[in-house]
Amino acid sequence: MPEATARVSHAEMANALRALAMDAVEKAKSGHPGLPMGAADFATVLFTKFLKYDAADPTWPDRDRFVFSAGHGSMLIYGLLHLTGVKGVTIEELQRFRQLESKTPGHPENFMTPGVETTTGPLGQGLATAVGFALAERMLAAQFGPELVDHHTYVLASDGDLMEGISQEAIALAGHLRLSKLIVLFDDNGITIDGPLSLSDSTDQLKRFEASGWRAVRVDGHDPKAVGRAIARARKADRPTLIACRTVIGFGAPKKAGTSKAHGEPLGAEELQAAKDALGWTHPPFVVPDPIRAAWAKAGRKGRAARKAWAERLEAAPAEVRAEFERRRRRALPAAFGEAMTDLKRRLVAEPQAVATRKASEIALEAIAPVLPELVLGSADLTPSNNTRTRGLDVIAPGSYGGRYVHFGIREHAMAAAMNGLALHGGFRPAGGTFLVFTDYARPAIRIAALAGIPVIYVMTHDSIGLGEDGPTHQPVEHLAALRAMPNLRVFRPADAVETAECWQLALERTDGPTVLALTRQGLPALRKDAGENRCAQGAYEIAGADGAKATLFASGSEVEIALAAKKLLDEKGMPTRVVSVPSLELFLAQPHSVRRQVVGDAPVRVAVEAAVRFGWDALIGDDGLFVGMKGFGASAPYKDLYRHFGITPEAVADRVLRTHNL
Ligand SMILES: Cc1ncc(C[n+]2csc(CCOP(=O)(O)OP(=O)(O)O)c2C)c(N)n1
Repeated sequence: MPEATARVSHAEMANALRALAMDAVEKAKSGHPGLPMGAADFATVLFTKFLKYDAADPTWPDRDRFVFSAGHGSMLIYGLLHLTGVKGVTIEELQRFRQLESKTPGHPENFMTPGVETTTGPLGQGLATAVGFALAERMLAAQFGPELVDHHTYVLASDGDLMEGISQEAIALAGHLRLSKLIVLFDDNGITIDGPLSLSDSTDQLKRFEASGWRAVRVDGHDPKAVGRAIARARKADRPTLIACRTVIGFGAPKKAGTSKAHGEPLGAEELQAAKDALGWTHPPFVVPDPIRAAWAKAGRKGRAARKAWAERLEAAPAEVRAEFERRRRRALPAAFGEAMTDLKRRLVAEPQAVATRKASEIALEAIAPVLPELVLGSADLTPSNNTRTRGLDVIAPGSYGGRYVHFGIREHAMAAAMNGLALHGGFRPAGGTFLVFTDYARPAIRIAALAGIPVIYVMTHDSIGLGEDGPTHQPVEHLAALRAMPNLRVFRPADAVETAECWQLALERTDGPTVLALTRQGLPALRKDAGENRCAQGAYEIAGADGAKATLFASGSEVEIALAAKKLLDEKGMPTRVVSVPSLELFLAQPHSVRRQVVGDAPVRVAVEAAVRFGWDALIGDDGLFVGMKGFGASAPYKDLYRHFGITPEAVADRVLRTHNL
């Protein structure tokens, strides 16, 4: 085994990681010791020999990315961050593993722990997110050149990561795009929770990756030389590489090693001591001797010279290049963005566009894309339906990364995860499309974006029964409610072209979380006549007033038109009615009470109109409010027939109001 320093061996360094993991899991009385113990050897090789990394600044832009996909083995990454010297990841924090607000939560969270690139835990998610990181690196390098952007993306993945369906979407995309700087270290231990992998899987992973355009090799994951050779070759490959590192889960534990018993529970005092004896680790819990610490600290400084050289290159770059690089890193919008939005809204008022909001979104993007070079657009094979590809946007292709449009293929889940990676890498604001109903196919990645506060944008068209003939499999009914229920996810359902522009602006101005734009397939009238303030910003506003209103109709998206027509009928019948457009129900419900009271008003009858289920609307209309919308799934028919069939019409709304009022 190669000597890590004159006095400290590779084995001692790897054993330090093992010991910390065993001790922390034991102290927490919960956690996963098996993976850190098994993967410690190849992780040590990566960090000591290859990773371009400086623990003094774990966020410098041109660092290699290390994505810890098998999040349950989190003690391994905490050990690595601690031993290499990342500020804040102290031994006390390791002793508080899995405790409230510690920097060492059960699964890695990038917003809790410096040095953690992305939140992982749901298996497969990190691997797919890493594809976004690797793609971002290529794209940013194409825009800023290799002097400023030239790094690798490494992933630590487990059997579970590779079994999840999202892994196939992700590796197919990475293989197709020839993301050769993506290197996956697979902790190939053949054990999962239920027992041996053979209980449920007989896939030849190497062949699977090869079939998707990867290089794939298998090595002894406990042989540092073999691992080192494999990584060195992978770095020269013209394709992404899978390195299956054969390991023993719980390496060193005499009774539990190689069994699922090592996976997810403390070893227990006796087995822990026996493991330490077997490994020759004689130090008390949480104690790492100084020479071993020093060797790890040295590994933590390995990338310092590279970081400094990079900083000098940035310093030497032309001022405007530097400013642009920094602006994009800060996620600050350029001044031209605000101007473009003001112009766009003025234009939309001067020349009203009666179009589907998916078309309005395209119009907005035509104005935004030229002034926002960080905007990356794409679709999961619904480009002509989502209207996400604007003029002049080149397509990202294998070996050609200068464009800004990604054909993600029919891979909603990997698209959403890759969008997370593109955004987390820095330098990009991704927006990807599919049908709203297929947010279900992307939901776990959407949830990571919401949890980790990643500012990605989902362009979700065909947002109701208004999509018509494709029928109930394609017609979302519960999706708006389900998405609104997710903390920190903002859902917008604009009613016309002006609202669509406003919602795009709000989505892009947001830097602390994701946004869904729910857009129609069917054409809608131009409703808004004002181009001034962004009225969608408070989630809801009065779009049509009435003196002495007896009823208020709340509606979103395509149903605002219906509410306005119902108001006309009701006004004529002597029932003054106002209409409130609700582009974002949850944003509105988060407004101060005074704002809500003013917008909600005091008309005695409250009605919500939305071609979706009622769930969630009671917070606005009360449980005695009227709801005109959907109760079950949709049906297949031309959309106007569907609206009539399900009773979502101006006449039906007016009728319900009059009947209630006359009670
Ligand atoms: C999407 C998802 N499903 C289920 C789990 C629960 N879970 C955690 S680890 C694991 C599998 C463990 O097997 P492996 O990935 O090989 O990890 P190892 O046993 O080697 O630590 C499962 C099912 C999860 N984290 N994510």
